[in-house]
Amino acid sequence: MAKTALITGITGQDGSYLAELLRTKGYSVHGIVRRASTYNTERIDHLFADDAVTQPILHYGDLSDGSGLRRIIEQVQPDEVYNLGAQSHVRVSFDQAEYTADVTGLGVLRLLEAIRDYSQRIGQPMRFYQASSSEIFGAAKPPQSINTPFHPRSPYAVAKMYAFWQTVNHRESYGMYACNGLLFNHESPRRGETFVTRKITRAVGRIKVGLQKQLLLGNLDAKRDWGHAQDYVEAMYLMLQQDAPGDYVIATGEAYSVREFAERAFALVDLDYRDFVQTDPRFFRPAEVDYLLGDPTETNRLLNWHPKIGFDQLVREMVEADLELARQERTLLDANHLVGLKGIGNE
Ligand code: NAP
Ligand code: F7E
Repeated sequence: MAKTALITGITGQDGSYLAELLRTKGYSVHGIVRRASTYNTERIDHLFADDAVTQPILHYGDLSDGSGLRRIIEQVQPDEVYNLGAQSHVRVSFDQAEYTADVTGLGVLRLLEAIRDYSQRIGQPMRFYQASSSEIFGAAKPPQSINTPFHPRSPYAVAKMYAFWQTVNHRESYGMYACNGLLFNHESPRRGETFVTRKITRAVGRIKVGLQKQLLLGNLDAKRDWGHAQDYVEAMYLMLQQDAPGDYVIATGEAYSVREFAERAFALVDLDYRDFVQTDPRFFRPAEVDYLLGDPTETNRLLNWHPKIGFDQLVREMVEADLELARQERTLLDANHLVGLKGIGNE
């Protein structure tokens, strides 16, 4: 029998790749979409172009709405629930701390409780994946492994830490198959445009075709362990296919600075980042996470998971996609359909 999966955050970067992956594995895929005044399904629209049988089934819902989540769980009766929904921007979490705690932290409890009650009543177990984050290691010394003590440095990270322990607690208290994936940064051409990698590759494309003159960034010395989202959703799937639940660090084991990312991205279109990148205090954070470098040794062994896409290929793929996007924007501009970059301005 085909399995049924429910994905919160299906419209996000990871949700879109995970929906693709589960479809190839024969799952019936359901997703929770929050209502917006504009369409927010751009990343998954292509999944509706094919055979109606394999199309995801979408449900309006929100992690702040516990009764709605319960109703969806009862309707869908999933075998696996992947909780990827979140207010996921670290810088924005300083401006919207309470909202982030509600959605990114308490939202997980709402979902876990809905699953617990339904599973107990019906006698049907459900497996649960929580999108935890390397951000909860925060100020801890690199490399960070599953045994590294947490030291969160933002409202986002504190909310994810709460969610981490709620997930562990449901596993230990009620015997639920609930896993935390502590994923280090992972990127792709579908990455939100206000995260630093995509902000850089968007700017590279736009500068190359003459649509933008400079790129304003914050801390260029921060280091991150950047992988590819397509590899990372594979790890999420694997976590829910084991004999027993657990918590896993997902990382490449290599870290680069924001400056190094910019240097490589600009070099791919024969430009020198130093001619275009400037720092602006608006993009610094009240507290910074200086250095995230994951130690995935244990995960490699337990899940037999190994990332296939390296740093150079990731940067190249993102630059090529954004150069093509910028060319299309240029064409629109030349035809008098001016397109501007969106965003509030401090992300
Ligand atoms: P993303 O692109 O920002 O997607 C977040 C998703 O959550 C979107 O579908 C968004 O809907 C949805 N969402 C936001 N608020 C919601 C709410 N109140 N109720 C229900 N859904 C809501 O994030 P991502 O990069 O795919 O990351 C997926 C998950 O992994 C997130 O939980 C993130 O915190 C976590 N994570 C990400 C990384 C990374 O490097 N990418 C690393 C570690 C952990 P809209 O499309 O309507 O905005
Ligand atoms: O910042 C620095 C910034 O916003 C990376 C989320 O997916 O990964 C992500 O969180 C670094 C930070 O990602 C700008 O200060 C410099 O040191 O791309 P980011 P993040 O904060 O690491 C974790 C694992 C998650 O869980 C989150 O959901 O880059 N930086 N200048 C900048 N960052 C941004 N956004 N914009 C700048 O102009």
